[in-house]
Amino acid sequence: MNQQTPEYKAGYIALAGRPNVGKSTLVNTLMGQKIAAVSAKPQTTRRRQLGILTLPEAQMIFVDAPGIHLQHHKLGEALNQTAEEVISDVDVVAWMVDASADPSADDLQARDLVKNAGRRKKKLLILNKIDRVQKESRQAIMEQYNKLLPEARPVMVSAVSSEGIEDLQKAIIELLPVHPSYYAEDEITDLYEREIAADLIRESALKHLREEVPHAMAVRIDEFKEREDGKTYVAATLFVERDSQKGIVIGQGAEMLKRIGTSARMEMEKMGDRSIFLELRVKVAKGWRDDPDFLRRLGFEFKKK
Ligand SMILES: Nc1nc2c(ncn2[C@@H]2O[C@H](COP(=O)(O)OP(=O)(O)OP(=O)(O)O)[C@@H](O)[C@H]2O)c(=O)[nH]1
Ligand SMILES: [Mg+2]
Repeated sequence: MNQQTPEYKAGYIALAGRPNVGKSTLVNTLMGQKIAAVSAKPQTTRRRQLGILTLPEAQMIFVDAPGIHLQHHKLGEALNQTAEEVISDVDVVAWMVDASADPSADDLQARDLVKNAGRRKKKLLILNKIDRVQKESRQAIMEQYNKLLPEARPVMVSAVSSEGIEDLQKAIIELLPVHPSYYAEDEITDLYEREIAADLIRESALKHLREEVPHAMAVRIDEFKEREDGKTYVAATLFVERDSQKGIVIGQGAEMLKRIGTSARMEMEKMGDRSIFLELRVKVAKGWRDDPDFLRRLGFEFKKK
């Protein structure tokens, strides 16, 4: 641990926003390394994940959560619930939006959660994807969003080009309470390797498959072990909802499954700096997105209402 001054700051920052605004990408950019799965399709993140960034003057603990949205499944309900719980436990709540898009119903739902987080919580408005917005339009867009949450301090960033990231860090540090660090310097996330592996397999499936199939998919890691040859052996099951989806995921001559496996394995090797042997299976679990018991077995803390 570094010597911490009495003014050292530390705290939790929740990123709340509708799916696909770039929350996980922003956490990766703030961290300076990939810790979270990202994809071009909404509802990539399915569980809470911490990104712990330790600087000489402050420790920022980013809480990446599933995107908040109007739900259609019990899974959606569990995702929203996770996002809500995240907000209640933090020091700073950020409403994150896509500056290149108009506010949608899902954006407003996220805004309401942030608004209702209580007056005592510090609030930020993060306008992401400004690389897609012309400079002349930025101020007006910022004002349009800020009107929807006037108590929040607005910051414009691009998680992809890193524009505005330093200003965002400064704004966050200002809002953090004086507090000793919560985590050791070398800790960067709270997820276990096997959970990250499951996310990377889903990320790969999201990249390779059409929209509706990966959303109907859950990944379970069955084995994760170091072998004597130095490779890490990972076996996972991809659950889908229908036989037809199983066929799509496997593909002709198992081509699709191979493609999903290869890119997931490469991401896993990059992140963990080790050699991986990855084996994937596909199974049908009918209607799992609406099955609370299945969701619980996958680790969703799903509450009965
Ligand atoms: N142009 C541009 N694209 C971005 C930026 N940040 C994120 N993206 C893209 O937006 C898409 C969604 O990013 P994610 O980080 O997965 O979004 P998320 O908010 O975590 O989404 P969920 O996990 O589904 O809630 C990806 O294709 C990213 O590459 C940005 O600053 N500029
Ligand atoms: Mg995400």
